Amino acid sequence: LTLVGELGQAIANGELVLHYQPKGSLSDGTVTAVEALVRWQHPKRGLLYPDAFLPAAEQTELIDELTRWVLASAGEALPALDPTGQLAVAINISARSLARADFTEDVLTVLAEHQVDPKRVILEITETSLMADPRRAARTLDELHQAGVRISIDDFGAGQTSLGYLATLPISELKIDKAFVLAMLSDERNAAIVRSVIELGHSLGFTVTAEGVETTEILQHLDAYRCDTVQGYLLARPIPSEALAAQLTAAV
Ligand code: G
Ligand code: G
Ligand code: MN
Ligand code: NA
Repeated sequence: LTLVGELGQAIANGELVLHYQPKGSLSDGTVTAVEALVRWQHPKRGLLYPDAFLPAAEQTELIDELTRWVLASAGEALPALDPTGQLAVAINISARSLARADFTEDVLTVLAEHQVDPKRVILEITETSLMADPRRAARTLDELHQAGVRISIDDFGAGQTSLGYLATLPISELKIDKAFVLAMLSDERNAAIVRSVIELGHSLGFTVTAEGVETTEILQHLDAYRCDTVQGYLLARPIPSEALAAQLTAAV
């Protein structure tokens, strides 16, 4: 049996786990959201990261089951992560799931089943996923936005979205691809891209998040560039919900 062949059973057996990585506000240091990142606690192979099983899952309908599982689990974890009710949870959405005709209905049904307020949910969607069928994607994002779900464009700068198209979407956040952030101090062209994306995002009314923030020096530059939020190993690695809940409580 291939790894992906085992995945359906693994979901049913409760072998998937979510780790969470916070996004912190540069203006006041608060954690505004946590991103859920899926892992597979495989009984024989140990902890598997998404690269090991997501690309194969994305070729099949298993990805839709996985997406529903992630939404449900993150929704269930939210109250413990966030006693104050301010925190949002960010979920990564694969192109194949976004393309489904009943994607919005699926998302809203799972959230309702787990009593999750759609306003506390951010869906992270890559430019590539949007461009597979831009008109359908725009319709889906409008429906989700009307239900209160926030939309974030993930890995921004790495894809090929037209800016005219982007400006028509109900987007809350742009996440600058970590490749630009990681290389920002060693290559001025990357710093120029980071500054430009921040300015573009702000001009269009979006919040801008830099991911892949690993050093205080990069953090200080992003602050000077007026970036809104940061995510990366400097703040925290993706960790299990119990560990994150303890950190968030300690930080209050
Ligand atoms: O988790 P890692 O830290 O290794 O993430 C690797 C990649 O897997 C990232 O591109 C991330 O967006 C993606 N990823 C992580 N969790 C999920 C998930 O639950 N669903 C989807 N579709 N992608 C995910
Ligand atoms: O594609 P997406 O942005 O959803 O995936 C996030 C990926 O980035 C995950 O694999 C996560 O573990 C990783 N990541 C998070 N913070 C950092 C960081 O500071 N540096 C690097 N190199 N990777 C990071
Ligand atoms: Mn992401
Ligand atoms: Na990303």
